[in-house]
Amino acid sequence: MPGWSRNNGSQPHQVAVFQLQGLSLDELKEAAANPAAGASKLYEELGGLAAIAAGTEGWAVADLPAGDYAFLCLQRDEKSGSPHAALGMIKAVTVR
Ligand SMILES: [Cu+2]
Repeated sequence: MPGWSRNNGSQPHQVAVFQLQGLSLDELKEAAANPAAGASKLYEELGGLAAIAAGTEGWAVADLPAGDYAFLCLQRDEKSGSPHAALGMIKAVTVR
């Protein structure tokens, strides 16, 4: 599954792909906001698009088996310091 992305924002962004493995999207969002809590053992990162600078573009290819995934950005917001996923930059994706 190839994907292309253009960063039209003012900060760096990425598209990390995580397999949910029973986690809800809200639980993953909470784990992303507090990575020191050890919740990273509950999900598996499968790659994705590395961070790209504002005004640039990139692409990635992923071969994902059927399942539930989250596409999210873990770059930290320049003002609040929170990961972008914790601010809403997270999307559930189901592969059938
Ligand atoms: Cu971002």
